[in-house]
Amino acid sequence: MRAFSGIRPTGELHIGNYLGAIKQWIELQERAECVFCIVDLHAMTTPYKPERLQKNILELAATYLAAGLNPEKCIFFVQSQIKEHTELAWLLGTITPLGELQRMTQFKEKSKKHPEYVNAGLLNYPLLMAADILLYKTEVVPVGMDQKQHVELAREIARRFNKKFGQVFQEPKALLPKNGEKIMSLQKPKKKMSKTDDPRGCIGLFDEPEEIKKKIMTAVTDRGEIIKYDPQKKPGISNLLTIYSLFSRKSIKELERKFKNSGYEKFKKSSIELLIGSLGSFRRKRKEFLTREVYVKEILEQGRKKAQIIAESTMAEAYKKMGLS
Ligand code: AQP
Repeated sequence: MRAFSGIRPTGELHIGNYLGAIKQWIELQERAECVFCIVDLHAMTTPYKPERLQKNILELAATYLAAGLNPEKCIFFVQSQIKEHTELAWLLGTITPLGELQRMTQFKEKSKKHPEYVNAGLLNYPLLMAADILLYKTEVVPVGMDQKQHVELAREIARRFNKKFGQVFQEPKALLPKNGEKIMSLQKPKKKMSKTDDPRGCIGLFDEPEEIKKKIMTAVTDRGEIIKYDPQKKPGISNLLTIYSLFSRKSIKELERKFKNSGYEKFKKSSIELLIGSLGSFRRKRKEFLTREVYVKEILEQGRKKAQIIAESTMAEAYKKMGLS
């Protein structure tokens, strides 16, 4: 089984990125052929600073390593270093109706968030993502809930291509975690946690203990005192329960029992302790990888070479089927 996924180098990762995507990647690398990417071309579709981009890429590579990606067990590389991604995106664009891109939720939301930056790249984002996925004949795409719609579009594009030109691509499926497919903002618990939103709503994977403490203590909750999972009536507490459950590997039912008579303050204090303990080793490992730039670059180069072989071969097939060579 081949798996592919990627993350945009747009800033420090948060626990949503970890619980929604990377945690699944770590498990998958043990049983699937995994290709993981730093999707720098996607990062350019929303406002970004060119002078920061290379630094963000290296930091994300160090983050992948610190989180547990093992370059012996998976391939990881930088998207822009393999030109076949953009080439295939162009081909796929020629068989994708404009309306399918315009109805994508992410396009609508990001256009609203950055009205001064509604570029064609943002509209075409799902085409590039489909190319990323299909180039490696991917079967499963481990992602959080927000990316499910894009994976479904990639599946539809693969089906359409195969039907029109002949079999080249696998039809990929999104792989969502059982829990944690949508971790919510601590400040607006009905919105997803996001790197580029209010930083107080977002726990970074590398936040210092003091920051974690402050963010959890000020996390928005309802006015009650009962620790109960009810995302409709108690979105804040339910989100904290989900996070607690995933880091402690205890079920939500078990936690509801454990904190039955505790009240919010005690529950929050216990969450802080758990998170500080769980994230400490990420912080230490990433610091170490950041001092080993040559090593990290070498891993990316090795990954690029391996990915290039697969990408070239698929691209040649796609060109041929479309009458281009
Ligand atoms: N809140 C979340 N809960 C669960 N999974 C999430 N993911 C993102 N937010 C959550 C998953 O993380 C992976 C990488 O996301 P990305 O950086 O490529 O893009 P994104 O979805 O745009 O992430 P952010 O954090 O919201 O970044 P910005 O602010 O830059 O847009 C994906 O698998 C995603 O599903």
